[in-house]
Amino acid sequence: MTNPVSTLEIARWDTPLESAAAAAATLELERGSVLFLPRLDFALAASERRFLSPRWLEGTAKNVSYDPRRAHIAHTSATSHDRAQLVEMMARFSQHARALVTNVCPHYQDKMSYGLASFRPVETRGRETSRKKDDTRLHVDTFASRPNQGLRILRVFSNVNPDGAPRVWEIGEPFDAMAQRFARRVPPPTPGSAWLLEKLHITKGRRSPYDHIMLSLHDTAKRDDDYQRASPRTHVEFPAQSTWMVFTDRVMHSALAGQFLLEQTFYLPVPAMLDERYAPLRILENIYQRQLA
Ligand SMILES: O=C(O)CCC(=O)C(=O)O
Ligand SMILES: [Fe+2]
Repeated sequence: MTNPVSTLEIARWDTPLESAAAAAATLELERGSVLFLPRLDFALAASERRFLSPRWLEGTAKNVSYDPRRAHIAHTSATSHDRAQLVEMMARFSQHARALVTNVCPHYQDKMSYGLASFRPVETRGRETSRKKDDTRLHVDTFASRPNQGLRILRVFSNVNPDGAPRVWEIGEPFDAMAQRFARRVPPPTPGSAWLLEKLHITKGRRSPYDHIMLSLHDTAKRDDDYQRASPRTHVEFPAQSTWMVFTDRVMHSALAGQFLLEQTFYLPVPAMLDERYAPLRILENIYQRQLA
């Protein structure tokens, strides 16, 4: 398998790339590489180090989430001054992530939009969940309650582990191979179900055929023990104080180990890509020979 990771030696969040380098990096991302930025550190202030603990989670939550559009934080136990400081830290990460994507992918600038950010203070290894929710199993990202009609999911991750522990991932086979393998196992949606899910507010908006297929690919791959054991993959370690970017709706990935991660999600319309042929929407439309969103 070709190397799924492509490395870029930038050390600042806010420096634009030369336009040829930016186009090359953007195309690498679109073709399914993880763009690894080993020298790009999201530095925490001394006063922010105390947030590196699961105790700031609320109840059984696994992540603190932050919505940069509303400056709203959720799933945290932090109150008053702590809460304001945690918001500040996450808002700064969101802004840095946006500056980074704008500099590496200037072509996307006016077309991409913010999704949620998350802070993940729980050790990933050995965390108990159902197979469907288990991100230590290879999958592509798709959000069951947020249908997106083919919008690309581009995510920026920073490992902020203070003890030098890497974030350990596996990168799976190319999207096309995975989709060909599982396409026959995608059941047709139950008639009326997309309407009903929206009506009952289980989904935010209407689930398109694209969303249905992506969810089914996600669940089918995760439930398939043979696939999880034996499919091709590359082991990747993202060191502490490094950053990486990846279209997680295209790149099969799993997170095996690591603690203390910041993540920001962006959405990008398919026509804003340099080459739409690499969009899961277009690949699936080719396989199914019909329009899916
Ligand atoms: O927590 C991680 O390292 C990544 C988990 C994952 O699969 C994701 O965020 O999409
Ligand atoms: Fe994922």
